[in-house]
Amino acid sequence: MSTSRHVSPDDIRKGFSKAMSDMYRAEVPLYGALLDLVAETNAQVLATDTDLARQLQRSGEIQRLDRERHGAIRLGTASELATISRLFAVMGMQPVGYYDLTPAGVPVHSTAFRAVHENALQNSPFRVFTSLLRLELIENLELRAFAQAALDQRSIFTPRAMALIEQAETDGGLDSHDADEFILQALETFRWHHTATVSAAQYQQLSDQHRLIADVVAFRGPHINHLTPRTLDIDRVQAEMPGKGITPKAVIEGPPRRQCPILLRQTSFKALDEVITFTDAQGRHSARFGEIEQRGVALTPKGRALYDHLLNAARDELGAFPNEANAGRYSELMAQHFQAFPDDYRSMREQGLAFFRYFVTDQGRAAQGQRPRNLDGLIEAGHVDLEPLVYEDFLPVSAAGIFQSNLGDATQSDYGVNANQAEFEHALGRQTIDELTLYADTQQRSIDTCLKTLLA
Ligand code: OOG
Ligand code: NI
Repeated sequence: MSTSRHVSPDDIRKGFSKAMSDMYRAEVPLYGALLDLVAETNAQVLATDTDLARQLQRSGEIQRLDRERHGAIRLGTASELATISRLFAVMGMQPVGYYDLTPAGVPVHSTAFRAVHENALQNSPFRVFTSLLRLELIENLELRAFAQAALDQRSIFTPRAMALIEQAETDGGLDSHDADEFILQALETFRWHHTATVSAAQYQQLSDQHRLIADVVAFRGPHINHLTPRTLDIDRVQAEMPGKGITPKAVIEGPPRRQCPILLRQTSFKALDEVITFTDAQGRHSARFGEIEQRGVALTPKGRALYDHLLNAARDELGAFPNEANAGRYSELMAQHFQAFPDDYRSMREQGLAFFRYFVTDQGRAAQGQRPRNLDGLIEAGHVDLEPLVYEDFLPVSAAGIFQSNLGDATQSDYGVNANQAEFEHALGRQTIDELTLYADTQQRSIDTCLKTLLA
């Protein structure tokens, strides 16, 4: 049973997120430069955009902004996925969403581990995009067997981390001493290894099949491959990156720039070219990169369908994958097509395109006597106001773009296989949570609170 001497999972996640960031900063100096640039830009935006500052104040996001990060790892086996799910659960993180990357030629499927309740997210929004290699997509059977054997031999969790996971499961939590140790032990799973577990020739074979396969199979663990801070103005950070010695990819993934940001916009910088040691020789590998993102309002199923439709229309008209050469044309087409997506929160709400959080206003609290009896009336009367509910998840097309830009000139072909959520969930040992239900629940809780406060 969970007792009061147990540290809250939210605090463990917060501590872990900080420890991970410190580790990555020490390992990848450009990440530190990026954090500084993002912090500087966010401070400038907040100083000039008072509406946005007020919005983030009211939603509470302002407090989480400077520690907000997501990372990504790639796992090799079902059992690694099942265990990482238990490890993340100790920190209050659950698998949300299912992403199939095979249409973009990346042989993985993925989920995002994150906190699910708005109060927990407020404490620490740390998320990890977690991919599982689909070994069945290696056509060469001998190579597949080799990869399987290499993965079966490794154990990516320290014995002490395993013991603490079990203890947390049995006791319902960890006390503060054990929580601190858990953070240190869990961190080991995500650490970079300069030594590969395979020979140079084996690495080459794996890499020839797909660079990502080598990245997963040739190492002792699933090194964290990026950590992404959240910026309030991605175009501004993108423009200033070269001045700090950071070269971003040509195209910002996701929706175009708007007055009222929707979903998620992301851009990354190229992976580091790192020296590694094979079992028989020296070599090089690139896996670790940097990324920034700007988050906007979460969309309802109807809003998401409109987003997907407009994105596909723009991409179809471009007639090629967005790249350096066609980046200007792509951004024109995106701007054109997205004119069909209303760019003010009122219209988005009226048309049922986005999720919101509702708040009782000072005026609402002060008002005496008769009140409107429903939400629309209360909003009309100024007793209730709304703020966009921030999108906490990822986008498969964007993720594919990020994967590809960091795998170099990886083939942009379709594997021609289907998404296999059932198989992913079988490996995970549980179902993934539908993110749309989470947004709807958060929205409803905020409505209930307003109605209870004002109409009770
Ligand atoms: C993950 C790429 C996806 C994002 O933010 O969409 C991602 C990876 O390269 O392992 O991180
Ligand atoms: Ni990312």
